[in-house]
Amino acid sequence: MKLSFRWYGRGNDPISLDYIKQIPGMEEIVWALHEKQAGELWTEAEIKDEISYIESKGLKATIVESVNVHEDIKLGLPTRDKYIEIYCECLRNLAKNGVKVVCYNFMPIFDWTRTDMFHPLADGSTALFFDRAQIQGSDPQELVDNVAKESHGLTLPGWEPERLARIKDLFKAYEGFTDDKLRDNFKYFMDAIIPTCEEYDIKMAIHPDDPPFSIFGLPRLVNNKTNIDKLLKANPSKYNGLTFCTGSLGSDPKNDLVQMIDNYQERIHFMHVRNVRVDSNGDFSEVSHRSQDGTVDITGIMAKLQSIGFDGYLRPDHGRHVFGENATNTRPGYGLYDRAMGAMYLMGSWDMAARLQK
Ligand code: CS2
Ligand code: MN
Repeated sequence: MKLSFRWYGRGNDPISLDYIKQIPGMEEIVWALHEKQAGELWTEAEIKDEISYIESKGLKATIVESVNVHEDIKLGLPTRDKYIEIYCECLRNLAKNGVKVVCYNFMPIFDWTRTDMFHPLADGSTALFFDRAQIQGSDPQELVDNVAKESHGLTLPGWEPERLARIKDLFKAYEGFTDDKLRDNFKYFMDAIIPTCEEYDIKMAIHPDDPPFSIFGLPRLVNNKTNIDKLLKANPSKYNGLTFCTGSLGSDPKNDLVQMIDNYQERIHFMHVRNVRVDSNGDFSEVSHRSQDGTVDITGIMAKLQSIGFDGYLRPDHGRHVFGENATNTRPGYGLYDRAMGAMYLMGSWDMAARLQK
């Protein structure tokens, strides 16, 4: 298992690599060229520059999250071939510089969605929160405005202002779109890029839909066993793999995460490990990584990963905002302290599972 930590880049992330390096066992930085829009080329010079900065701090840079997929590819528009060619060029440029895995998602319009970024928890910290009733009764534009307000200029992944400016047109474009239609477009994309992935040995790891159910009537592809089975079958290469995000999939209590990890083991290239507490009405709150604090069996997941000899990348996912982190100094979900504590909880579970196995 390679322990990793997401970082948003120089001048864009308030947390320094020097701090991240001090987390015990930390090996890899999960990075991206965050200023790039979906469909833009990542040049070799830009890639080399970012990787050499990360390496100068004694950390590795062999995993990227995310190279975003242009909406025309998801929609299956005639312009998709042009964007697929650029995507392949990005993959070649990344692979030539040592990148082994690319995390991405195939969610229409929105990346992850929450209704509240700084929801108070009983311990005095705050965390991301999803209120089902609020989403059902709301206009997507309200959600967009709310996210912009609460993120205080720290651009959130998947919520880039350029993309959200087109929200009304995008909703129109997805009118009547079914899960099957989105899956066909996914297959077209995969079939087109997998030969490049295989030739250059760079694996794709799709992130689950978050939340793992439809919102605003938009289709879903990566939210439960039935759909993940279809997705992996759509192109059977192991380069068509998964980012297994326990917080996203765990927001639907029907998903048996330990069982799913067992099923998909060869196809899981990246683990996002995070806990959520799902309420009886389906609302959910992010919580600390500790098993007892939420409804996700974190220690069971770590024990399963240990028993299958998982050797992919793993990172603590979102954390709570603690120790003075708040809306003015922290990107929602991406503070330093709770993710660092999470990393240690995960490492502790991992090491103990190894020891008990002997
Ligand atoms: C991430 C996602 O912050 C998060 O919730 O897990 O934004 C993830 O990076 C993307 O969905 C992957 O493209
Ligand atoms: Mn995740």
